[in-house]
Amino acid sequence: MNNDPKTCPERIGDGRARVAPPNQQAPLADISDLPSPPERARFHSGLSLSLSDASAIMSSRYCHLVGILGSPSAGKTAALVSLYLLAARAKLAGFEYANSRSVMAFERLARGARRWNNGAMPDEMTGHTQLADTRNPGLMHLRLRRVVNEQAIDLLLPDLPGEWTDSFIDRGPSPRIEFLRACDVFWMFVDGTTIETTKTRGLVEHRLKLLMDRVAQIRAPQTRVPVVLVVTRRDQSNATPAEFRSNLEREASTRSMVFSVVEVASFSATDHVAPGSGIAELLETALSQAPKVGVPRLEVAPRGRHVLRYRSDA
Ligand SMILES: Nc1nc2c(ncn2[C@@H]2O[C@H](COP(=O)(O)OP(=O)(O)OP(=O)(O)O)[C@@H](O)[C@H]2O)c(=O)[nH]1
Ligand SMILES: [Mg+2]
Repeated sequence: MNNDPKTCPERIGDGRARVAPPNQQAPLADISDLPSPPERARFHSGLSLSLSDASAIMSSRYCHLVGILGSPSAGKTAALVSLYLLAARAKLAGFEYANSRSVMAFERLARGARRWNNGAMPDEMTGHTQLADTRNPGLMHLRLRRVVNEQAIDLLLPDLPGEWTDSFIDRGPSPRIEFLRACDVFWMFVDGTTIETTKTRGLVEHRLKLLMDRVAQIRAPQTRVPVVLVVTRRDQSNATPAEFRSNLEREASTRSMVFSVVEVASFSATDHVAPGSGIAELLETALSQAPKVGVPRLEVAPRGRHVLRYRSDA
């Protein structure tokens, strides 16, 4: 206390930072050896998942990764919203909602579906899908529980813009759709109103055959690829024409595909078709077709590169 303040070794009042003489500085090797602070598990943001997030979930439990394809406005996003809303309101026959790691993303998509004008359905229930990162897909996660046996089912559902399907058909596989190789079932969406007349049906059929070729191209030869043709807007269209259905069935069998057709009305403004009709059937069909073994597992290596490994844990 009685010492001269100028002699205090901690004194910094002269405006100069106190720097230890070189011989007293901690060696750099010691500093780099300091242990890093413990990583704690974080709550998920609830937004759509990246491939790395999906891969982490898939490494701990069996997940059904669904390849969702279809041109712009085919009704892909609407079907995902409908599935989520049915599950969330306990109206998905045979299934119960258990959890979702992308609940905020689902809620954001479903916002449009809740905005009705005096009981009238809005023209656009879901907007055109635009991705924050145009090179990486956003995936939705949904965990359901089967009512009969309480079995938990994890679904990973990519919400892709229709342009991805168009460019897959026209230009072939690209790195951004690499993850489709790991899908255990494909849903190919078609707008039901476009297959009502022969005028537009021919083109739709032609594009679907090309899409089947592309899917067959990215899958290992000799594997039976499950494909569900999802015909949307059942509330605004008639039943799928038998000839269209049988033509595609034939095409699918020549490509070793397990093929089925499900008609859905994700939304409905009419009384004769209930909103969400066909969605539970779509889920049942997809789950019954999905193989339990032999599907490549999605793994994301450091630096975001994707590695496909064959799944043996199911
Ligand atoms: N009435 C009725 N309208 C539907 C149905 N499915 C989709 N729609 C309407 O069609 C619009 C476009 O559907 P989306 O699901 O957004 O189409 P998408 O395939 O996701 O299109 P992109 O994101 O552009 O690739 C929706 O906003 C709905 O208004 C349906 O089953 N019934
Ligand atoms: Mg969409």
